[in-house]
Amino acid sequence: MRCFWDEASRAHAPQAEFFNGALHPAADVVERVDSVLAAIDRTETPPTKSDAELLAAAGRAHSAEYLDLLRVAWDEWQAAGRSGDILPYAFPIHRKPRDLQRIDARLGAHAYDTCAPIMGGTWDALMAGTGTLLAALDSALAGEHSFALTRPPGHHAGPDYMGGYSYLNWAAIAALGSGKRTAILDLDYHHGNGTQDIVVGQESIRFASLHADPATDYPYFWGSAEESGGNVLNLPLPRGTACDAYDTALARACDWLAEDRPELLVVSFGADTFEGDPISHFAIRTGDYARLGARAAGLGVPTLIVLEGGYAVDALGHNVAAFLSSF
Ligand code: SP5
Ligand code: ZN
Repeated sequence: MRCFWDEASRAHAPQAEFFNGALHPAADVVERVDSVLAAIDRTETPPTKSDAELLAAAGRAHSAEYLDLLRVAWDEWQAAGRSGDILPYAFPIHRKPRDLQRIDARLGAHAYDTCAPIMGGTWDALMAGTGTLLAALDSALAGEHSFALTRPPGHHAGPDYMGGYSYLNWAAIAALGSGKRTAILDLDYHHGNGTQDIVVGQESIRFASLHADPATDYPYFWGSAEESGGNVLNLPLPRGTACDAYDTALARACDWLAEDRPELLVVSFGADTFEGDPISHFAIRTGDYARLGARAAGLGVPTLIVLEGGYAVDALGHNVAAFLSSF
């Protein structure tokens, strides 16, 4: 297992997110990275890549207009006289956005919630994350299992939208850039709505997600069992789900992914399924992650693991290390 990480990803350091009628301290804190680094094998710094190369990779999953907004948002925010982290507050819902002159309108047109703040360091961190991802992808394409310590997370980011602490969709960028038949297995507590929206209908990609039932949990508007078919399999699970029931669903997901004889497995690994997670409601224990990792590793193909959620900071590293230990 090779592990990749770029210190430049620390530049994204959100202060707060808005939900339940109030600003809350951000859950995706930079300290999550330190917890993981302390628990895993030594990491490699990805080789430097040109901006053009990084943008081209991100552009496989995201629209040029959306990427441009991410790149310029901070400058435009400051030009508008604002201070503090960027958050959108008005959303077009079913209206078709047009003639968007104000930064607030452009933000709202490319976001679905108020949980993805942007700050001065966000764009550089996202480009560093893309480089980290591409290095790990290269390693997996050469036949070696690899882990990309990606932060911020990615699986809620869609073709042209951010949300849920996510801006660039690591799993989708890897799958679309791999040139291989790819299975994406999303094991974060929350449904991988962005990944689904990007890869749905893609001939060479299957997407399976285990997650909390959207009837009770974020992101609410995606991820029901009925929203399966074609290259998408959604397996929602009730709050309180522990390892046995989770592993049963995971076996089903792996069998379905195996049917397509994938040449590459991309795991969107979120440790917010952990029993002690502060914003989630499953009951997976640290030791369980090795068993779940072994189930996924049973697919028997080179695997790229990217980090999604997991907010119990002290336990995060142990949970990630336990999962990785099975590969
Ligand atoms: C990548 C990832 O895990 N994103 C998750 C984003 C979830 N944000 C939702 C915020 C609302 C959660 N409500 C928590 C109630 C805590 N008591
Ligand atoms: Zn999550």
